[in-house]
Amino acid sequence: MADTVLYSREDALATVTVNRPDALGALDTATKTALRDAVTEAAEDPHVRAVLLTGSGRAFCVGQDLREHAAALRAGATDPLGSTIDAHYTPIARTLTTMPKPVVAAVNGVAAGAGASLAFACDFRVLARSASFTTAFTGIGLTADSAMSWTLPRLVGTARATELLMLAEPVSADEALRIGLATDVVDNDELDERARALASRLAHGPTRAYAAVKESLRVSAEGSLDDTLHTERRLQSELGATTDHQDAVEAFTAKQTPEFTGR
Ligand code: T3D
Repeated sequence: MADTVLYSREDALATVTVNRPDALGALDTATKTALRDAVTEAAEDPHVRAVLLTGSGRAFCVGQDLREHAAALRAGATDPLGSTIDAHYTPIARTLTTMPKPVVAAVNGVAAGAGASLAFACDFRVLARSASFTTAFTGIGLTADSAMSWTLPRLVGTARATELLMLAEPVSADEALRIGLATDVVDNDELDERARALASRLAHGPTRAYAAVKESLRVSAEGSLDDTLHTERRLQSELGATTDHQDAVEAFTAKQTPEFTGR
């Protein structure tokens, strides 16, 4: 894995850090490949029950490395955008949105283009007060990728998503909180502790119930009322047989705090 992405696991919490501070976390090919591999590892490792995604330096991630992209265009590369979307952006966005465990973005600074898409694909966004979002795509004559056309309207509604995508104005942390793009905004020096506390709480929660919440919300976003009711019924039946559910019910009746193991 390239050192422009750091991966670590502490107990049940995996941390993925985009680590190109000198390039504001811009995604060149090595970084995109490493990021894809890191989120896949976090998704597939059964010991991992929650994931924290963050950046280093003054940016979370400013999306595609435009210097690398400009060089590819100058060299006459055939469909460089389609190729990297297939190889990198789509797998990363799909893994973040569908992995059966919660993902918390600790947004430490500016998140632009596909960098903002990454944050929107997470289940929670804790923002440093100095952080901001910029959709950025139309500023360089592109449309959204990395599932932003799917995540953004679900977070803020279609009218606001249209405005954010077409006008591509920066959204401050406070404004992000106001319009539903942020879970919380905290002082810069508290970001790591506060985002980690949330992720750690989730890592010790009922993992299979969280996975079911993600799945049924995804089905409800894409499907009909009937699809949603069938999915809820199937997931609830499966959860009824889990150790976490059975132990939690026993704990409730005994007036004790449940301890979830993720099984
Ligand atoms: O292959 C494909 O292209 C398909 C995939 C597309 C996915 C995408 O993500 S497309 C969107 C790409 N991202 C952008 O368009 C964002 C471009 N950057 C900006 O709009 C601004 O830089 C920011 C709003 C992010 C930050 O503004 P500010 O004022 O804080 O910083 P700055 O002065 O603009 O930038 C600082 C440096 O970072 C500067 O370099 P320099 O002059 O110090 O040598 C700037 O060029 C560089 N930088 C910023 N963003 C990128 C970048 N370098 C490469 N790629 C970037 N995306």
